[in-house]
Parts: sequence; structure tokens; C-alpha cells
Amino acid sequence: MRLYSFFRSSAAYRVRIALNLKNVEYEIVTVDLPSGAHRNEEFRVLNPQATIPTLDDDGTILWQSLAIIDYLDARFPTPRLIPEEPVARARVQALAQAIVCEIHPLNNLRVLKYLRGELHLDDAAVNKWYSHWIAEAFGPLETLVGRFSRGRYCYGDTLTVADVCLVPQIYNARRFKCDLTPYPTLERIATGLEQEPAFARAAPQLQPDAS
Ligand SMILES: N[C@@H](CCC(=O)N[C@@H](CS)C(=O)NCC(=O)O)C(=O)O
Repeated sequence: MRLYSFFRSSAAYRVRIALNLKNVEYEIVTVDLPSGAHRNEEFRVLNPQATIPTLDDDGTILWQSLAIIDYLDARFPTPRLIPEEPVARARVQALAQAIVCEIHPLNNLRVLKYLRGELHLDDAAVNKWYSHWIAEAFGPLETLVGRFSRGRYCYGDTLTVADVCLVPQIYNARRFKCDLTPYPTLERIATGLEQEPAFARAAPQLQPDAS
């Protein structure tokens, strides 16, 4: 498998974690987002959405991190990241989507670039935007995870796609210097998971394109 990735892309970070958890061998193909490499014609042929991650599984091209994780779960069911039991399945996906659908699209590179380039916001204003949308989603997420976690993971006693999405989002929040003190449960779970080998190997600073 080949994973088109950028070291700081939190969506690619999710998929790197999932591949590592499932012990799937993969090759990283670096796509330099800041220089716009994902928007060139060659990459758009692969993924017309021009987004990272994109997975090439022996010529089958997949995109959208949650869809890729679902595919990996179907192909390599151990460990299962999306529970089978219907209630757990719905809730775990709801926790993951609170990050993937509610925070990430608002704080994505192209959004921040638009705020800076087209709306002429300065760094302070962009950082305020970033922290605002983190807080909007992390507040309720802290309550929900507090309700469902038994300590080590976001939901119950097993690792799920919710954990796979949480760790990269906490990484991003730290990078943008967001105050995480109101979210002690989220921070504790993420800090614990970062030590686990599959998560540690996926960390941005260990990627071939890390700078
Ligand atoms: N919902 C998509 C989001 C993918 C996405 O937007 N990835 C970012 C990197 S984290 C990207 O490619 N950004 C390029 C841009 O904003 O121009 C997913 O989960 O895969």
C-alpha cells in the first residue's frame, strides 16, 4: 500500500495510526501541502478532491480518512476500530465525527489560507478562529468522553476510531497553542495513547518529510 501523506496532516496522521495498529506495511509518498503539491494536475487525477490522505492499495485509490479506516477495518479486522455492536458503533462514530466533521473542515489549510489571503485576517485573528472551533467541539466532546470512557480510551475499554481521531486533533490543538486545561479527559487519553507504539510511529515528527 502507498499512503499519500504530509507529516502535519492530521487526517493522514489518523490513517497512519490505523495502518500501524493493523500491522499493515505501507510506503509513505510525501505530498508537500504548503507548496500546493496536492493541487497539481498529477495529484488531482489520483484524487480530484486534492486532499491528503489518499491511499493506493495495489491500484485501488481511496480517499477520505474515515472511509479509508472503514476499508482497513473490513480488510484487516484485528484490532477492530469500528465496533460491531450497534450502539457502540453509532456512538464511537459520533465521537470520531465530532472531530472529523465539526472541527477539521473549519480549521483546514485551505480555510486558514482563505482567511489570511482573501479576508486579510492577521495571525492573531486566524489563531482566534482556530481556537474557537476547537473549543466549540472539545467542550461537548469532553462531556461525552467523560461519560463513556473507562479511563484509557474514549469509549469503554477498547481502542476505537474515536481514539485514532482524537490524538491528531490534540496534536493540532497543541501546535496552535490552544488552552487544553478545560479538557482534562481528552488530554489525558491522548497523552497516554501517544506512548503506544502504533501511535508513536505515526507521529508527525517521525515522518520522512518532518521539518
Ligand atoms: N475529510 C477529509 C479531509 C482531508 C483534508 O482536507 N486533508 C487536509 C490535510 S489534514 C488537506 O489535504 N488539506 C489541503 C488543503 O486544505 O488544501 C479526510 O478526513 O480525509
